[in-house]
Amino acid sequence: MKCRICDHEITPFMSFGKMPIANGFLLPDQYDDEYFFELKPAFCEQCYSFQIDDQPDPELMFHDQYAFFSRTSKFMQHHFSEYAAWVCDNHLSGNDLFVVELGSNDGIMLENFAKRGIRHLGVEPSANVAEEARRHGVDTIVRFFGPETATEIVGKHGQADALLAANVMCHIPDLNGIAEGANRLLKQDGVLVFEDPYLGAMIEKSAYDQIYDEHVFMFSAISVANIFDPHGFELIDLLPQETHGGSMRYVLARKGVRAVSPAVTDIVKAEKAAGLHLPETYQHFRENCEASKARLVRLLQEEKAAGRRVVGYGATSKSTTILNYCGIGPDLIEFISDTTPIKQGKYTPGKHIPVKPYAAFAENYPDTALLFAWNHQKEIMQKEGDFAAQGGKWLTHIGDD
Ligand code: DWN
Repeated sequence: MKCRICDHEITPFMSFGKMPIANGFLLPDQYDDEYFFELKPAFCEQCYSFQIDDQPDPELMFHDQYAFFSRTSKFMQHHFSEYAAWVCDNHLSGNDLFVVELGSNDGIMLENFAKRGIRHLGVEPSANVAEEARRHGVDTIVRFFGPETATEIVGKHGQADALLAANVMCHIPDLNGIAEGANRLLKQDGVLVFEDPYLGAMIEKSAYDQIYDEHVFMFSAISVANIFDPHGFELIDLLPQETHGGSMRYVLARKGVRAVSPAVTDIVKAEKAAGLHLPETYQHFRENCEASKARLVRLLQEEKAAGRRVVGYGATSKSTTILNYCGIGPDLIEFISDTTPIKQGKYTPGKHIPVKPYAAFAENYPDTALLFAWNHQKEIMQKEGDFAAQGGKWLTHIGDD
């Protein structure tokens, strides 16, 4: 395969096997038509981008039945209000500001700009979540962002002071097109700010469930700098984030226009110390994934042999990789509870475990809950004290017990 960024010849370093669409929750009459592809991550030794080989067509993943609504987490609502305040305080000044967000989902971030009276526009390809954003007062167009969309926006609204994204950039195969769009859209001193799950955190925790169809890239600071450099942008700041099990906020501006924070040098140095630029790191990661799979399957089989009920908590996109890679189905997990109405009453992609409303968990506590939404652990533990108090046990795929 060719690197999606620099065209260098690259080879996947492992395969997670056949995978369905991560958010493709479905009904039994759809099983026969279920789409599968092979999930194979690869690392480019030239531009240091971590990416997947085959990615399903965007229309198969992002459509008017898209199952992920950002608002389901109170913690994330708070996070986005802080993210917006941070952008305003650090990177926006002057009058008649205009901010664009790509992949704006249900408007969870842009509503904070709307409330401040700042001109804004969300660009979101999934019509159902875009509609939810509009209900929250967020101006949204249903589109994929790219050079043409950027030209259209500039024609209608003028150039933007900031182009923002959160948990979106790593979903986009054509990042050169995004950079070109950013060049057209942004004012000369405009900023591109985005955050995504961080490659360094994934490697450290062996959190391989971050790899699925939607996440075509997992970024490091080193790779982000290399991706945007040919388009005239440089990294001017980096801020590690707790969200999604460890994320990074990247701030880019046109070269030489804004001051560069010392955090950029510090974090790039730390990435080199962790070997994120070295192919052997990914061989080691592969071994850790295999060990993690063996451990989880063993633990679930032990629970079953002991006659203990196991239920999943949070039908995350990430859980699709775990369940299909490890071969875990309804024989080992009775059901998965989830607060998202569109997932409830359906079955998980590939392994067809029933997804039930949250009430099903609390009504009849299992012996063990496998926490697929481990990235929301803090929030979930705060509200689920009763489960542990009456003897319930939490399990995650991350760990070595
Ligand atoms: O990048 C992406 C991230 C940001 O969101 C997307 N590709 C899709 C999605 O990934 P995910 O599905 O792995 O995200 P979450 O946030 O880990 O999903 C949490 C799931 O758990 C949701 O379906 C809601 C559910 N949930 C729950 O049932 N009870 C969540 C919380 C906090 C809860 O208390």
